[in-house]
Amino acid sequence: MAVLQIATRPFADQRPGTSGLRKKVKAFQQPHYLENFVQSIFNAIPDRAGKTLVLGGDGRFYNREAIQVILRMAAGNGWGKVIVGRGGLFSTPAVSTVIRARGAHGGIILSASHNAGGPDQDFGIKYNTANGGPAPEHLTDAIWTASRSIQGYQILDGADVDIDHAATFWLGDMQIEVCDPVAEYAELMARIFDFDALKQLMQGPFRMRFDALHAITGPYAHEIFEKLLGAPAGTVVNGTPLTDFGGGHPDPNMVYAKPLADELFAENAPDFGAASDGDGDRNMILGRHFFVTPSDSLAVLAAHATAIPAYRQGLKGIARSMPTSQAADVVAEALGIAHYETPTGWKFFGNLLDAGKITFCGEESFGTGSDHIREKDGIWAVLAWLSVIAHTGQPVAEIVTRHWQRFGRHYYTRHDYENLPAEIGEQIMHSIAAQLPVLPGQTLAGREILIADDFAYADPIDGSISAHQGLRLLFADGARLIFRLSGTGTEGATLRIYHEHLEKDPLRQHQDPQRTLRDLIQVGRNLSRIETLTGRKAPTVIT
Ligand code: VG1
Ligand code: CO
Repeated sequence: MAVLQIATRPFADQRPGTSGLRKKVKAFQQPHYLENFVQSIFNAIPDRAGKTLVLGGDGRFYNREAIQVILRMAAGNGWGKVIVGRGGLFSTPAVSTVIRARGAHGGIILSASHNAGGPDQDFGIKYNTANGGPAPEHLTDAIWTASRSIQGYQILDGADVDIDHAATFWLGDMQIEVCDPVAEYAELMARIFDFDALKQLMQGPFRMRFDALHAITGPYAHEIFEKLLGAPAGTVVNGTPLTDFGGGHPDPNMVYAKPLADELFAENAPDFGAASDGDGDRNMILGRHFFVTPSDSLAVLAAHATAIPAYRQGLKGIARSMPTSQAADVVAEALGIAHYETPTGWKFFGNLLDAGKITFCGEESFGTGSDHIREKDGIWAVLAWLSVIAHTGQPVAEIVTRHWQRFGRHYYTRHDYENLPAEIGEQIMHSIAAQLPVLPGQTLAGREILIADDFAYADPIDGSISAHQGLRLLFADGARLIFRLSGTGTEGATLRIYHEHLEKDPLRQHQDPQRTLRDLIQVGRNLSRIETLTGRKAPTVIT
Protein backbone atom coordinates (compact mmCIF):
# COMPACT_ATOMS: atom_id res chain seq x y z
CA MET A 1 0.00 0.00 0.00
CA ALA A 2 1.26 3.44 -0.89
CA VAL A 3 1.94 6.23 1.57
CA LEU A 4 0.38 9.43 0.28
CA GLN A 5 1.99 12.81 0.90
CA ILE A 6 -0.83 15.31 1.23
CA ALA A 7 -0.01 19.02 1.04
CA THR A 8 -1.65 21.17 3.68
CA ARG A 9 -1.51 24.59 5.30
CA PRO A 10 -1.36 25.36 9.03
CA PHE A 11 -4.41 26.18 11.14
CA ALA A 12 -3.70 28.94 13.64
CA ASP A 13 -5.82 27.49 16.45
CA GLN A 14 -4.28 24.12 17.28
CA ARG A 15 -2.76 25.02 20.62
CA PRO A 16 -3.42 22.24 23.19
CA GLY A 17 -5.16 23.45 26.38
CA THR A 18 -5.31 22.02 29.92
CA SER A 19 -5.95 18.57 28.46
CA GLY A 20 -5.23 18.34 24.74
CA LEU A 21 -6.89 20.04 21.78
CA ARG A 22 -10.65 20.53 22.15
CA LYS A 23 -12.84 22.02 19.46
CA LYS A 24 -16.30 21.70 18.04
CA VAL A 25 -16.79 18.56 15.96
CA LYS A 26 -17.39 20.87 13.01
CA ALA A 27 -13.90 22.31 13.42
CA PHE A 28 -12.39 18.82 13.32
CA GLN A 29 -14.45 18.03 10.23
CA GLN A 30 -12.81 20.80 8.20
CA PRO A 31 -10.62 19.29 5.47
CA HIS A 32 -7.16 18.40 6.87
CA TYR A 33 -7.91 19.75 10.39
CA LEU A 34 -7.69 16.41 12.21
CA GLU A 35 -4.84 15.23 9.99
CA ASN A 36 -2.82 18.41 10.61
CA PHE A 37 -3.04 18.00 14.36
CA VAL A 38 -2.22 14.29 14.31
CA GLN A 39 0.77 14.93 12.03
CA SER A 40 1.87 17.72 14.40
CA ILE A 41 1.81 15.22 17.28
CA PHE A 42 3.85 12.74 15.24
CA ASN A 43 6.30 15.44 14.15
CA ALA A 44 6.89 16.25 17.81
CA ILE A 45 7.87 12.59 18.43
CA PRO A 46 10.85 12.07 16.11
CA ASP A 47 11.79 8.72 17.69
CA ARG A 48 8.49 7.00 16.87
CA ALA A 49 9.75 4.60 14.17
CA GLY A 50 8.85 1.00 14.94
CA LYS A 51 7.32 1.92 18.31
CA THR A 52 3.92 1.03 19.75
CA LEU A 53 1.04 3.48 20.08
CA VAL A 54 -2.18 2.95 22.08
CA LEU A 55 -5.34 4.42 20.56
CA GLY A 56 -8.94 4.81 21.66
CA GLY A 57 -11.59 7.27 22.70
CA ASP A 58 -14.71 7.82 24.76
CA GLY A 59 -17.04 6.85 21.92
CA ARG A 60 -18.38 10.31 21.23
CA PHE A 61 -19.53 11.43 17.79
CA TYR A 62 -16.63 11.37 15.27
CA ASN A 63 -14.65 8.86 17.38
CA ARG A 64 -14.90 6.06 14.81
CA GLU A 65 -14.04 8.24 11.81
CA ALA A 66 -11.04 9.74 13.61
CA ILE A 67 -9.75 6.29 14.62
CA GLN A 68 -9.62 5.18 10.97
CA VAL A 69 -7.74 8.31 9.90
CA ILE A 70 -5.26 8.03 12.77
CA LEU A 71 -4.60 4.33 12.02
CA ARG A 72 -3.76 5.14 8.41
CA MET A 73 -1.61 8.10 9.46
CA ALA A 74 0.21 6.01 12.08
CA ALA A 75 0.99 3.47 9.35
CA GLY A 76 2.16 6.30 7.09
CA ASN A 77 4.42 7.69 9.82
CA GLY A 78 6.43 4.61 10.67
CA TRP A 79 4.80 3.43 13.89
CA GLY A 80 5.44 -0.27 14.41
CA LYS A 81 2.18 -1.18 16.06
CA VAL A 82 -1.08 0.35 17.24
CA ILE A 83 -3.11 -1.21 20.05
CA VAL A 84 -6.68 -0.02 19.58
CA GLY A 85 -9.61 -0.68 21.90
CA ARG A 86 -12.44 -2.70 20.35
CA GLY A 87 -15.02 -0.38 18.84
CA GLY A 88 -12.41 2.38 19.03
CA LEU A 89 -13.15 2.63 22.76
CA PHE A 90 -10.82 3.19 25.70
CA SER A 91 -11.25 5.22 28.85
CA THR A 92 -8.45 7.66 29.64
CA PRO A 93 -7.30 5.61 32.67
CA ALA A 94 -7.35 2.44 30.54
CA VAL A 95 -5.10 4.03 27.90
CA SER A 96 -2.69 5.00 30.67
CA THR A 97 -2.84 1.43 31.99
CA VAL A 98 -2.20 -0.18 28.60
CA ILE A 99 0.66 2.19 27.70
CA ARG A 100 2.41 1.20 30.91
CA ALA A 101 1.57 -2.51 30.80
CA ARG A 102 2.71 -2.94 27.20
CA GLY A 103 5.69 -0.60 27.33
CA ALA A 104 4.15 1.49 24.55
CA HIS A 105 5.84 4.69 23.41
CA GLY A 106 2.64 6.71 23.85
CA GLY A 107 -1.06 6.89 23.27
CA ILE A 108 -3.70 9.02 21.60
CA ILE A 109 -7.00 9.54 23.43
CA LEU A 110 -9.99 10.90 21.56
CA SER A 111 -12.17 12.76 24.00
CA ALA A 112 -13.42 16.14 25.09
CA SER A 113 -13.94 14.62 28.55
CA HIS A 114 -16.95 16.14 30.32
CA ASN A 115 -17.93 18.37 27.39
CA ALA A 116 -21.11 17.40 25.52
CA GLY A 117 -20.89 15.21 22.39
CA GLY A 118 -22.73 15.07 19.07
CA PRO A 119 -22.46 16.64 15.61
CA ASP A 120 -22.81 20.16 17.03
CA GLN A 121 -20.83 19.54 20.20
CA ASP A 122 -17.23 18.89 21.15
CA PHE A 123 -14.41 16.58 20.15
CA GLY A 124 -10.83 16.42 21.35
CA ILE A 125 -7.44 14.74 21.04
CA LYS A 126 -4.74 14.33 23.64
CA TYR A 127 -1.37 12.62 23.54
CA ASN A 128 0.08 10.64 26.44
CA THR A 129 3.72 9.67 26.78
CA ALA A 130 5.51 6.44 27.68
CA ASN A 131 4.88 6.88 31.42
CA GLY A 132 1.15 6.77 30.61
CA GLY A 133 0.60 10.42 31.50
CA PRO A 134 -0.53 13.52 29.61
CA ALA A 135 2.14 15.11 27.44
CA PRO A 136 4.13 17.61 29.53
CA GLU A 137 4.18 21.27 28.56
CA HIS A 138 7.41 21.11 26.54
CA LEU A 139 5.80 18.45 24.35
CA THR A 140 2.45 20.21 23.95
CA ASP A 141 4.43 23.34 23.05
CA ALA A 142 6.38 21.34 20.44
CA ILE A 143 3.10 20.03 19.00
CA TRP A 144 1.73 23.55 18.82
CA THR A 145 4.91 24.77 17.13
CA ALA A 146 4.72 21.93 14.61
CA SER A 147 1.08 22.78 13.88
CA ARG A 148 2.02 26.33 12.90
CA SER A 149 4.56 25.35 10.28
CA ILE A 150 3.07 22.15 8.89
CA GLN A 151 3.30 21.72 5.12
CA GLY A 152 1.94 18.24 4.63
CA TYR A 153 1.06 14.92 6.19
CA GLN A 154 1.63 11.26 5.46
CA ILE A 155 -1.26 8.85 5.26
CA LEU A 156 -1.51 5.30 3.99
CA ASP A 157 -3.75 4.89 1.00
CA GLY A 158 -6.32 2.30 2.00
CA ALA A 159 -9.80 1.40 3.17
CA ASP A 160 -11.20 1.35 6.71
CA VAL A 161 -10.16 -1.60 8.87
CA ASP A 162 -12.35 -3.69 11.18
CA ILE A 163 -12.05 -2.31 14.70
CA ASP A 164 -15.04 -4.19 16.10
CA HIS A 165 -13.47 -7.60 16.68
CA ALA A 166 -10.45 -8.46 18.79
CA ALA A 167 -7.78 -9.52 16.30
CA THR A 168 -4.23 -8.78 15.19
CA PHE A 169 -3.49 -7.89 11.57
CA TRP A 170 -1.32 -5.73 9.36
CA LEU A 171 -1.98 -2.38 7.78
CA GLY A 172 0.91 -1.85 5.40
CA ASP A 173 4.06 -2.41 7.49
CA MET A 174 2.28 -1.64 10.76
CA GLN A 175 0.64 -4.15 13.03
CA ILE A 176 -2.79 -3.43 14.50
CA GLU A 177 -4.03 -5.20 17.60
CA VAL A 178 -7.71 -4.69 18.37
CA CYS A 179 -8.11 -5.59 22.05
CA ASP A 180 -10.75 -5.72 24.77
CA PRO A 181 -10.66 -2.18 26.22
CA VAL A 182 -11.66 -3.34 29.71
CA ALA A 183 -9.59 -6.48 30.45
CA GLU A 184 -6.16 -5.07 31.31
CA TYR A 185 -7.68 -2.26 33.35
CA ALA A 186 -9.90 -4.64 35.33
CA GLU A 187 -6.85 -6.85 36.04
CA LEU A 188 -4.97 -3.85 37.40
CA MET A 189 -7.87 -2.95 39.71
CA ALA A 190 -7.98 -6.54 41.00
CA ARG A 191 -4.27 -6.27 41.89
CA ILE A 192 -4.73 -2.97 43.78
CA PHE A 193 -7.91 -3.70 45.76
CA ASP A 194 -9.12 -6.56 47.92
CA PHE A 195 -11.86 -7.82 45.62
CA ASP A 196 -12.91 -10.50 48.13
CA ALA A 197 -13.64 -7.87 50.78
CA LEU A 198 -15.52 -5.77 48.22
CA LYS A 199 -17.51 -8.82 47.11
CA GLN A 200 -18.57 -9.36 50.70
CA LEU A 201 -19.67 -5.75 50.96
CA MET A 202 -21.77 -6.11 47.80
CA GLN A 203 -23.38 -9.29 49.04
CA GLY A 204 -24.60 -7.69 52.29
CA PRO A 205 -27.37 -5.10 52.67
CA PHE A 206 -25.16 -2.40 51.11
CA ARG A 207 -26.67 -0.81 48.03
CA MET A 208 -24.88 1.30 45.46
CA ARG A 209 -25.70 3.07 42.24
CA PHE A 210 -23.16 3.96 39.55
CA ASP A 211 -24.25 6.37 36.83
CA ALA A 212 -22.02 6.10 33.75
CA LEU A 213 -23.88 9.03 32.15
CA HIS A 214 -23.98 7.14 28.82
CA ALA A 215 -20.21 7.59 28.56
CA ILE A 216 -17.15 5.37 28.51
CA THR A 217 -17.21 3.94 32.05
CA GLY A 218 -20.34 1.87 31.35
CA PRO A 219 -18.49 -1.24 30.08
CA TYR A 220 -15.86 -0.91 32.83
CA ALA A 221 -18.48 -0.50 35.57
CA HIS A 222 -20.62 -3.41 34.36
CA GLU A 223 -17.56 -5.67 34.31
CA ILE A 224 -16.03 -4.60 37.62
CA PHE A 225 -18.98 -3.77 39.89
CA GLU A 226 -21.59 -6.19 38.60
CA LYS A 227 -19.62 -9.06 37.13
CA LEU A 228 -16.42 -9.27 39.20
CA LEU A 229 -17.75 -7.91 42.51
CA GLY A 230 -21.24 -9.35 42.21
CA ALA A 231 -23.30 -6.18 42.68
CA PRO A 232 -26.87 -6.80 41.50
CA ALA A 233 -27.69 -6.15 37.85
CA GLY A 234 -29.02 -2.61 37.59
CA THR A 235 -26.36 -1.21 39.95
CA VAL A 236 -24.86 0.48 36.89
CA VAL A 237 -27.23 2.82 35.06
CA ASN A 238 -26.78 4.55 31.70
CA GLY A 239 -24.05 2.00 31.05
CA THR A 240 -24.03 1.93 27.26
CA PRO A 241 -21.76 4.57 25.67
CA LEU A 242 -23.72 6.75 23.24
CA THR A 243 -22.20 9.10 20.68
CA ASP A 244 -24.11 12.04 22.16
CA PHE A 245 -24.16 10.79 25.77
CA GLY A 246 -27.95 10.80 25.58
CA GLY A 247 -27.93 14.55 24.99
CA GLY A 248 -26.47 15.40 28.40
CA HIS A 249 -23.15 16.62 29.73
CA PRO A 250 -21.14 13.61 30.89
CA ASP A 251 -19.91 15.65 33.85
CA PRO A 252 -20.15 14.05 37.29
CA ASN A 253 -21.36 16.85 39.52
CA MET A 254 -24.60 17.79 41.26
CA VAL A 255 -25.76 19.80 38.26
CA TYR A 256 -25.15 17.41 35.36
CA ALA A 257 -25.63 14.17 37.29
CA LYS A 258 -28.86 15.40 38.84
CA PRO A 259 -30.87 12.15 38.57
CA LEU A 260 -28.18 10.36 40.58
CA ALA A 261 -28.04 13.20 43.10
CA ASP A 262 -31.82 13.15 43.43
CA GLU A 263 -31.79 9.42 44.05
CA LEU A 264 -29.14 9.70 46.76
CA PHE A 265 -31.05 12.47 48.52
CA ALA A 266 -34.43 10.71 48.28
CA GLU A 267 -36.07 9.03 51.24
CA ASN A 268 -35.18 5.46 50.35
CA ALA A 269 -31.72 6.33 49.03
CA PRO A 270 -28.99 3.74 48.43
CA ASP A 271 -25.91 3.79 50.68
CA PHE A 272 -23.53 4.96 48.03
CA GLY A 273 -23.66 6.70 44.65
CA ALA A 274 -21.00 7.53 42.12
CA ALA A 275 -20.64 8.84 38.59
CA SER A 276 -17.84 9.35 36.11
CA ASP A 277 -17.29 11.63 33.12
CA GLY A 278 -17.07 11.23 29.34
CA ASP A 279 -13.60 9.66 29.30
CA GLY A 280 -13.74 7.98 32.71
CA ASP A 281 -11.10 9.93 34.60
CA ARG A 282 -13.40 11.94 36.90
CA ASN A 283 -15.54 10.78 39.79
CA MET A 284 -18.28 12.08 42.02
CA ILE A 285 -18.85 10.35 45.35
CA LEU A 286 -22.15 10.50 47.21
CA GLY A 287 -23.35 8.86 50.39
CA ARG A 288 -26.94 8.58 51.49
CA HIS A 289 -28.04 12.23 51.73
CA PHE A 290 -24.40 13.28 51.53
CA PHE A 291 -22.14 14.89 48.91
CA VAL A 292 -18.37 14.46 49.22
CA THR A 293 -16.40 17.36 47.78
CA PRO A 294 -13.53 16.17 45.57
CA SER A 295 -11.04 17.99 47.80
CA ASP A 296 -12.37 16.14 50.85
CA SER A 297 -12.40 12.90 48.91
CA LEU A 298 -8.64 13.11 48.31
CA ALA A 299 -8.02 13.92 51.97
CA VAL A 300 -10.26 11.12 53.28
CA LEU A 301 -8.77 8.52 50.94
CA ALA A 302 -5.27 9.60 51.97
CA ALA A 303 -6.17 9.26 55.65
CA HIS A 304 -7.51 5.73 55.05
CA ALA A 305 -5.06 4.61 52.35
CA THR A 306 -3.66 1.71 54.34
CA ALA A 307 -7.09 0.04 54.17
CA ILE A 308 -6.25 -0.76 50.52
CA PRO A 309 -3.74 -3.58 49.86
CA ALA A 310 -1.65 -1.66 47.30
CA TYR A 311 -1.09 1.19 49.77
CA ARG A 312 -0.71 -0.86 52.96
CA GLN A 313 2.87 0.41 53.35
CA GLY A 314 1.60 3.99 53.53
CA LEU A 315 1.83 6.93 51.16
CA LYS A 316 5.06 8.57 50.00
CA GLY A 317 3.46 11.96 49.65
CA ILE A 318 0.34 13.72 48.38
CA ALA A 319 -0.11 16.35 45.69
CA ARG A 320 -3.06 18.54 44.86
CA SER A 321 -3.67 21.17 42.22
CA MET A 322 -3.44 24.74 43.45
CA PRO A 323 -7.19 25.49 43.50
CA THR A 324 -7.93 22.20 45.35
CA SER A 325 -8.62 22.76 49.05
CA GLN A 326 -5.86 22.34 51.60
CA ALA A 327 -7.64 19.42 53.28
CA ALA A 328 -5.09 16.93 51.89
CA ASP A 329 -2.17 19.03 53.19
CA VAL A 330 -3.50 18.69 56.73
CA VAL A 331 -3.63 14.90 56.36
CA ALA A 332 -0.11 14.80 54.90
CA GLU A 333 1.20 16.79 57.85
CA ALA A 334 -0.53 14.46 60.30
CA LEU A 335 0.98 11.47 58.49
CA GLY A 336 4.40 13.10 58.42
CA ILE A 337 4.68 12.91 54.63
CA ALA A 338 5.39 15.56 52.01
CA HIS A 339 2.68 17.48 50.17
CA TYR A 340 2.91 19.39 46.90
CA GLU A 341 0.87 22.08 45.19
CA THR A 342 0.85 21.97 41.38
CA PRO A 343 -0.94 23.94 38.65
CA THR A 344 -4.31 22.72 37.34
CA GLY A 345 -4.09 19.72 35.03
CA TRP A 346 -2.97 16.14 35.62
CA LYS A 347 0.20 16.56 33.56
CA PHE A 348 1.83 18.39 36.46
CA PHE A 349 1.61 15.31 38.71
CA GLY A 350 3.60 13.14 36.29
CA ASN A 351 7.12 14.05 37.39
CA LEU A 352 6.26 13.74 41.09
CA LEU A 353 4.71 10.31 40.49
CA ASP A 354 7.59 9.12 38.31
CA ALA A 355 10.13 10.28 40.90
CA GLY A 356 8.33 8.40 43.67
CA LYS A 357 7.60 11.59 45.61
CA ILE A 358 3.85 11.06 45.84
CA THR A 359 1.40 8.18 45.89
CA PHE A 360 -1.96 10.00 45.82
CA CYS A 361 -2.97 13.16 44.00
CA GLY A 362 -6.15 14.98 43.18
CA GLU A 363 -7.97 18.01 41.88
CA GLU A 364 -11.07 19.86 43.03
CA SER A 365 -12.59 19.18 39.60
CA PHE A 366 -13.63 15.63 40.56
CA GLY A 367 -10.25 14.09 39.83
CA THR A 368 -8.54 11.60 42.14
CA GLY A 369 -5.79 9.12 41.44
CA SER A 370 -2.61 7.37 42.50
CA ASP A 371 0.72 6.12 41.22
CA HIS A 372 -0.97 3.04 39.69
CA ILE A 373 -1.24 4.97 36.40
CA ARG A 374 -0.54 8.54 35.28
CA GLU A 375 -4.10 9.81 34.86
CA LYS A 376 -6.89 10.53 37.26
CA ASP A 377 -9.12 7.53 37.53
CA GLY A 378 -12.87 7.53 38.20
CA ILE A 379 -13.43 3.80 38.74
CA TRP A 380 -10.32 3.59 40.93
CA ALA A 381 -11.71 6.34 43.16
CA VAL A 382 -15.02 4.48 43.50
CA LEU A 383 -13.20 1.25 44.41
CA ALA A 384 -11.08 3.19 46.91
CA TRP A 385 -14.21 4.57 48.59
CA LEU A 386 -15.83 1.14 48.64
CA SER A 387 -12.66 -0.18 50.31
CA VAL A 388 -12.83 2.48 53.02
CA ILE A 389 -16.51 1.74 53.59
CA ALA A 390 -15.83 -2.01 53.79
CA HIS A 391 -12.88 -1.47 56.13
CA THR A 392 -14.49 1.01 58.54
CA GLY A 393 -18.01 -0.39 58.38
CA GLN A 394 -19.21 3.22 58.43
CA PRO A 395 -21.51 5.04 56.06
CA VAL A 396 -20.02 7.79 53.87
CA ALA A 397 -21.47 10.63 55.95
CA GLU A 398 -19.90 9.28 59.12
CA ILE A 399 -16.51 8.71 57.49
CA VAL A 400 -16.41 12.33 56.33
CA THR A 401 -17.78 13.98 59.48
CA ARG A 402 -15.30 12.06 61.63
CA HIS A 403 -12.60 13.26 59.25
CA TRP A 404 -13.69 16.86 59.77
CA GLN A 405 -13.72 16.45 63.54
CA ARG A 406 -10.16 15.26 63.44
CA PHE A 407 -8.66 17.51 60.75
CA GLY A 408 -11.10 20.41 60.46
CA ARG A 409 -13.53 21.04 57.62
CA HIS A 410 -12.39 22.95 54.57
CA TYR A 411 -15.58 24.59 53.36
CA TYR A 412 -15.22 24.81 49.63
CA THR A 413 -17.10 25.98 46.57
CA ARG A 414 -16.22 26.75 42.96
CA HIS A 415 -18.32 29.17 40.94
CA ASP A 416 -18.09 28.97 37.16
CA TYR A 417 -19.19 31.74 34.83
CA GLU A 418 -19.33 29.91 31.53
CA ASN A 419 -19.34 31.18 28.00
CA LEU A 420 -18.26 34.77 28.64
CA PRO A 421 -16.98 36.74 25.66
CA ALA A 422 -13.28 35.81 25.43
CA GLU A 423 -12.10 39.42 25.69
CA ILE A 424 -14.19 39.99 28.85
CA GLY A 425 -12.56 36.95 30.41
CA GLU A 426 -9.12 38.39 29.66
CA GLN A 427 -10.16 41.81 30.91
CA ILE A 428 -11.36 40.40 34.23
CA MET A 429 -8.10 38.54 34.80
CA HIS A 430 -6.00 41.58 33.84
CA SER A 431 -7.84 43.91 36.12
CA ILE A 432 -7.61 41.53 39.09
CA ALA A 433 -3.91 41.02 38.34
CA ALA A 434 -3.44 44.80 38.34
CA GLN A 435 -4.90 45.02 41.85
CA LEU A 436 -2.70 42.27 43.33
CA PRO A 437 0.21 44.50 44.46
CA VAL A 438 -1.96 46.64 46.72
CA LEU A 439 -4.03 43.84 48.27
CA PRO A 440 -1.67 42.39 50.90
CA GLY A 441 -2.37 44.02 54.26
CA GLN A 442 -5.92 44.97 53.30
CA THR A 443 -8.89 43.46 55.10
CA LEU A 444 -11.68 42.04 52.98
CA ALA A 445 -14.66 40.06 54.29
CA GLY A 446 -13.25 40.57 57.78
CA ARG A 447 -10.04 38.77 56.84
CA GLU A 448 -6.58 40.15 56.34
CA ILE A 449 -4.91 39.35 53.03
CA LEU A 450 -1.39 37.98 53.52
CA ILE A 451 -0.41 37.22 49.96
CA ALA A 452 -1.92 38.13 46.58
CA ASP A 453 -0.07 36.69 43.60
CA ASP A 454 -0.11 35.11 40.17
CA PHE A 455 0.68 31.45 40.85
CA ALA A 456 3.83 30.12 39.19
CA TYR A 457 5.09 26.57 39.64
CA ALA A 458 8.68 25.42 39.63
CA ASP A 459 8.66 21.68 39.01
CA PRO A 460 10.81 20.20 41.80
CA ILE A 461 12.01 17.37 39.54
CA ASP A 462 12.99 19.03 36.25
CA GLY A 463 13.05 22.67 37.37
CA SER A 464 10.70 23.81 34.60
CA ILE A 465 8.65 26.90 35.37
CA SER A 466 4.95 27.24 34.57
CA ALA A 467 3.76 30.81 35.09
CA HIS A 468 0.29 32.41 35.13
CA GLN A 469 -1.50 29.44 36.63
CA GLY A 470 -4.17 31.40 38.50
CA LEU A 471 -4.54 34.50 40.69
CA ARG A 472 -4.51 33.80 44.42
CA LEU A 473 -5.56 35.70 47.50
CA LEU A 474 -4.29 33.99 50.64
CA PHE A 475 -5.81 35.24 53.89
CA ALA A 476 -4.24 35.27 57.34
CA ASP A 477 -6.77 32.74 58.68
CA GLY A 478 -5.91 30.23 55.93
CA ALA A 479 -8.88 31.09 53.72
CA ARG A 480 -8.21 31.36 49.97
CA LEU A 481 -9.86 32.97 46.97
CA ILE A 482 -8.61 31.97 43.51
CA PHE A 483 -9.38 33.10 39.97
CA ARG A 484 -8.61 31.15 36.79
CA LEU A 485 -9.73 30.97 33.21
CA SER A 486 -10.61 27.48 32.01
CA GLY A 487 -8.30 25.85 29.48
CA THR A 488 -10.73 23.16 28.31
CA GLY A 489 -13.68 25.05 26.83
CA THR A 490 -14.45 25.40 23.15
CA GLU A 491 -16.50 28.59 23.22
CA GLY A 492 -15.68 31.98 24.72
CA ALA A 493 -14.14 32.05 28.18
CA THR A 494 -15.08 30.37 31.44
CA LEU A 495 -14.10 32.17 34.63
CA ARG A 496 -13.65 29.90 37.63
CA ILE A 497 -13.66 31.39 41.13
CA TYR A 498 -12.61 29.05 43.94
CA HIS A 499 -13.46 29.76 47.59
CA GLU A 500 -12.18 27.98 50.66
CA HIS A 501 -12.08 28.42 54.40
CA LEU A 502 -11.18 26.14 57.30
CA GLU A 503 -13.54 25.49 60.20
CA LYS A 504 -12.01 23.60 63.10
CA ASP A 505 -14.98 23.79 65.46
CA PRO A 506 -17.02 20.56 65.06
CA LEU A 507 -20.17 22.40 66.12
CA ARG A 508 -19.87 24.64 63.08
CA GLN A 509 -19.00 21.99 60.53
CA HIS A 510 -22.52 21.27 59.30
CA GLN A 511 -23.51 24.42 57.50
CA ASP A 512 -24.27 25.12 53.88
CA PRO A 513 -20.97 26.03 52.14
CA GLN A 514 -22.73 28.74 50.11
CA ARG A 515 -23.69 30.38 53.40
CA THR A 516 -20.42 30.06 55.28
CA LEU A 517 -18.48 31.22 52.24
CA ARG A 518 -20.81 34.02 51.24
CA ASP A 519 -18.44 36.82 52.35
CA LEU A 520 -15.64 35.35 50.26
CA ILE A 521 -18.05 34.84 47.36
CA GLN A 522 -18.95 38.52 47.55
CA VAL A 523 -15.29 39.53 47.56
CA GLY A 524 -14.77 37.42 44.45
CA ARG A 525 -17.69 39.02 42.68
CA ASN A 526 -16.54 42.51 43.63
CA LEU A 527 -12.91 42.03 42.64
CA SER A 528 -13.84 40.48 39.30
CA ARG A 529 -16.60 43.09 38.72
CA ILE A 530 -18.43 40.22 37.09
CA GLU A 531 -21.88 41.77 37.32
CA THR A 532 -20.82 45.18 36.01
CA LEU A 533 -18.88 43.69 33.13
CA THR A 534 -21.21 40.87 32.15
CA GLY A 535 -24.57 41.49 33.81
CA ARG A 536 -24.30 37.98 35.32
CA LYS A 537 -26.01 37.91 38.70
CA ALA A 538 -25.12 34.31 39.42
CA PRO A 539 -22.66 31.65 38.25
CA THR A 540 -23.76 29.13 35.61
CA VAL A 541 -22.43 26.15 37.57
CA ILE A 542 -21.68 25.82 41.27
CA THR A 543 -19.70 22.83 42.50
C1 VG1 B 1 -10.52 21.34 33.93
C2 VG1 B 1 -10.29 21.15 35.41
C3 VG1 B 1 -8.92 20.54 35.64
C4 VG1 B 1 -8.81 19.22 34.86
C5 VG1 B 1 -9.11 19.48 33.40
C6 VG1 B 1 -9.13 18.21 32.59
O1 VG1 B 1 -9.57 22.24 33.41
O2 VG1 B 1 -10.41 22.38 36.10
O3 VG1 B 1 -8.72 20.34 37.02
O4 VG1 B 1 -7.52 18.68 35.00
O5 VG1 B 1 -10.39 20.10 33.26
O6 VG1 B 1 -10.03 17.29 33.11
P1 VG1 B 1 -9.90 23.81 33.14
O7 VG1 B 1 -8.67 24.37 32.50
O8 VG1 B 1 -11.12 23.85 32.29
O9 VG1 B 1 -10.18 24.40 34.50
V1 VG1 B 1 -10.77 16.22 32.06
O10 VG1 B 1 -11.73 15.13 32.93
O11 VG1 B 1 -11.59 17.28 31.13
O12 VG1 B 1 -9.50 15.48 31.28
CO1 CO C 1 -12.23 13.60 31.85
